[in-house]
This record gives sequence, structure tokens and C-alpha cells, in this order.
Amino acid sequence: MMELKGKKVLVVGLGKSGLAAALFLRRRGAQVTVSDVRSAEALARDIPALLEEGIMVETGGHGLLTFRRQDLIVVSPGVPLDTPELVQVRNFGLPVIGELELAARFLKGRLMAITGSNGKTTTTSLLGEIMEAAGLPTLVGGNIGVPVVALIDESTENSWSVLEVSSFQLETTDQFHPNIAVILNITPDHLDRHGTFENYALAKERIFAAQTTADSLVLNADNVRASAAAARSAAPVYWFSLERRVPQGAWVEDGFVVFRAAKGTAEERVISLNNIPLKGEHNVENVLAAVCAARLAGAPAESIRMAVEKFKAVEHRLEYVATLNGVEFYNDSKATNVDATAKAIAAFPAGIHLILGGKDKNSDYTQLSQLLRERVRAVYTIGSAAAKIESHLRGVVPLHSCETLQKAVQAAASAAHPGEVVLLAPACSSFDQFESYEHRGRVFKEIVNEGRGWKVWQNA
Ligand code: UMA
Repeated sequence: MMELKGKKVLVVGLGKSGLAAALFLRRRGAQVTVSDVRSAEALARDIPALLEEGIMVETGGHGLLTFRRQDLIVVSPGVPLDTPELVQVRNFGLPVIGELELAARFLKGRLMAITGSNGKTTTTSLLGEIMEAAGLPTLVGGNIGVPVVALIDESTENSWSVLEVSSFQLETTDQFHPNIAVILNITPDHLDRHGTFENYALAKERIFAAQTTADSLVLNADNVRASAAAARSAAPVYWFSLERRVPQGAWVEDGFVVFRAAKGTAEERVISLNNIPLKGEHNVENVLAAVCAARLAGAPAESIRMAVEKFKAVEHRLEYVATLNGVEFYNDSKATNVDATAKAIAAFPAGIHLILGGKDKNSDYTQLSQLLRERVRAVYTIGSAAAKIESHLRGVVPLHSCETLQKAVQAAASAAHPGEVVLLAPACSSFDQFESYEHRGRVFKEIVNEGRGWKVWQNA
């Protein structure tokens, strides 16, 4: 365990992770400073508590001198590593780690970590519920919204920490060592930060970099880039597949999820597909991955069945909102990349009115063309990515420029016929018009729910 007493530590970024990390470090005796580009006014809510703890605060920008004066730098996931001050201090030889790496050095018990371009949050929360159903002491955190440092005090030698981890968090790991690691899929996302798809994929692969032969790695056999990771794994690989039997792991056969721990050992039917309450094939993949990880951790099939059957869609992930005048409304605000949007579209056979747009991440929207032609009646664009999306999709399906979510919901709702679907699955991040994807999803739900009172819906 690393010694923090008296060490000078700078925490970069004062969001959820930075705040939790700063308080943790201070309580372990470090001399802590936090630095954030936001103004003191914008951070007014958190500053008094920090000062009271004896934490120094730099606001309105990052000062190189502040960075140079430290023994250790802890960086928040949202802060790019090519930030000039970080580049300078790394050249200078100062250790720069992320909040995940810091936490990993102090967490007790065993770790299960889940990454992937899509499905991370659903799989992580499902695994948390399975482990609890199995009576195993379980903590859930990470990218799902609970900083990992916040789990340290509760962790024990017997506990399992089930962690959602992102490429941003994995970029700065070193000793982070999950006993069970899961890569659900790797498809293009965050290219604005990582530059290339390969850099992004390599960041995800860091999830198993410190694993040994005593650990396990769970990979998606149907995803080209995720399965390629097997070649670099020291830990034995367990597979999951929607399409075929795998030597060891989970697959679908005769309408059941089947698991076997090794080739030649008994096959267990864990759960019938009919008993999976989540919509869409991608959610069957999430269940397959969870079955693998949970069985490897020792959770019995019965606990998996119980937890899956009770599991409700996580908020903002293909979340059913309401049916108004026969039109169903779904909130998939968490579909912040093209692949997630494709999965959301694929969950409905046809008749979709799709709301797309937000902040572009250097994405290629033409990849949606075929699915749009097959299933989508019209696209309603919002946000700063609208012009790019329209130029990519012109001639594929009717396009309506709506600018705001309010206008898009109204336009889609009045064009949709009973039996059709209005789907928010925007393929972009939210930061141009909203604070977060959660905020965007909540606003969508509010607009839809206000619609219950709207007298005139064109097709009513
Ligand atoms: N900031 C700087 N300098 C910079 C950039 C940002 O000071 O150069 C400051 C901002 O002004 C802000 C703070 O950093 O005050 C924000 O830090 P952050 O973006 O790391 O946000 P947190 O609130 O700490 O949330 C992070 C994750 N955010 C990101 O990875 C962008 C959350 O994931 C995560 O839930 C939380 O830690 C707890 O672990 C969100 C996310 O969007 C949901 N994740 C991406 C995704 O899922 O696609 C990876």
C-alpha cells in the first residue's frame, strides 16, 4: 500500500472523482491541492468543505507551478492526458495516476471490472445484483457514477468490488488488477480524446494488463476487436457468444443461456431467454457476460436466475417512458456513440422516429444508413452535431432539423402513428446543450410526460 502521509498530492479536476479523491487523500494525511479550469463561482458549492478539510484549491485554470510542486498527481477521468501541464510534469518524471489506480492501491478484497464501448453500466449493475443475490458482500462503483475511492472504507478481505471502468480511467492504470475482467465489446467511441480507434482499444485492454494466470478474462467472441485481445492475455480467457458454442464460457442454445467452466465439463442451462426482461439482443450479450463473470466468482446459477428475472432496465438505457396516443417513447440518452444507437434501433422492428445529435465525437454517422433505411421513418436532429449528421444521412431517410430536444420530441410525436416508437438514442455526447447524458434523459422524460397533457397530437 502506498504511503500518503505528508506527501504533496495534486488532484486535477473537481468533479465527482476529484472531490472524492481529494477528501480521501487528505484523510490519509496527504497535503492536498485541487486544480480545476472552472471558476471559483462555478465551484462555490464544494470549495468551503475542501478548505475546511485543509485542502488548497486552484480555480480558473491549471498553473504549471502548482503542478511542478507535487510528489504525485491524481487526474480525474475527464481530464485529457495531453493537457499541457500534465505533459510537462510527466516529462519531468512526476507520477501521474487516475482515481481508479489510486483506489485500486487501497481497496481490500477481490475486484471484478467491466469495460466495453456499450453495456457497461447495465452489466455492472446486473452483476452487483447477482452477487448480492448470492449472498456475497458486494460493492458497486466506478464509471457508473460512484468514485472507486468512495468504496475503500467499506471494502473488506471478503468483499467483491464490482467496478464499471472506462477507457479514460484505464489510460492511467498501472497496478490495477481485477481478479475477473470483462470486455463487453470495443467499437468506435471517444475518438476526440483517444485520436484513433486503436489507441482507444489499447486503453480498454489495460483492464487485463496486470492480470496473471490466476485471474480470468471474459471476452465477447462475436466482437472482432474485443476477441483480438485474447492474444495478449496472461489470464485464461472465457468467452461469451450469441452466435456459437464456445470452449469455456456462455452461449445461447435452444432458447437458453448455457454456461460451462471448461471444455468437456458439464453444461448448465442458466436461464431461459424468455425470462430476460431487458429489451434487445445487446442485452442478451450483457446477460451472457454477467453469467460468465458471476459463475467464475462462485455465484450459483439460481442466484443469477433470480437477479436477472427481477432486473429492470437502468435509467437512460433503452428506458421505457410512456405510451401516448399509441406511440411508445424510449429514453436511450446513454446511447452516446454510433454503435449504441445502432443497438437501440435494432431493438425495434420498424416505425422508429429517431432523435439524433448533441456534441460530435469525431464519429461516422453513415454507419447507421442501412439500419435507418430498414427501420427508421424519420430522423430529428438536435445540437451542435446536427449539420454533420444531416450531411452524412442526406437521402437515407427524411431528416428534420429541430435544434432543441423539445422541438424534436414534439415533431416526432406529432408525426408518429399508433404502434410506432419515438426513440432518443442520440449517438453523441450531451455537453453542448446539457450537463450530462442523465440530464438530457431527464429532460426528455419531462417533455414526454408533459405531453400527457397535450390536447392536440396530430394523430390522436
Ligand atoms: N476539468 C479540468 N481540466 C480539464 C478538464 C476537466 O479541471 O482539462 C474539470 C472540469 O471543470 C470538472 C471536472 O474536471 O470540474 C470534471 O471531471 P470529470 O470529467 O472526470 O468528471 P467526474 O464528475 O469526476 O466524473 C467521472 C466520470 N466522467 C468522465 O469520465 C468524463 C464519470 O463518468 C464517472 O461516473 C465519475 O467520474 C465517477 O467515477 C461519466 C462519463 O461520461 C458518466 N464517462 C464516459 C462514458 O461513460 O462514456 C467515459
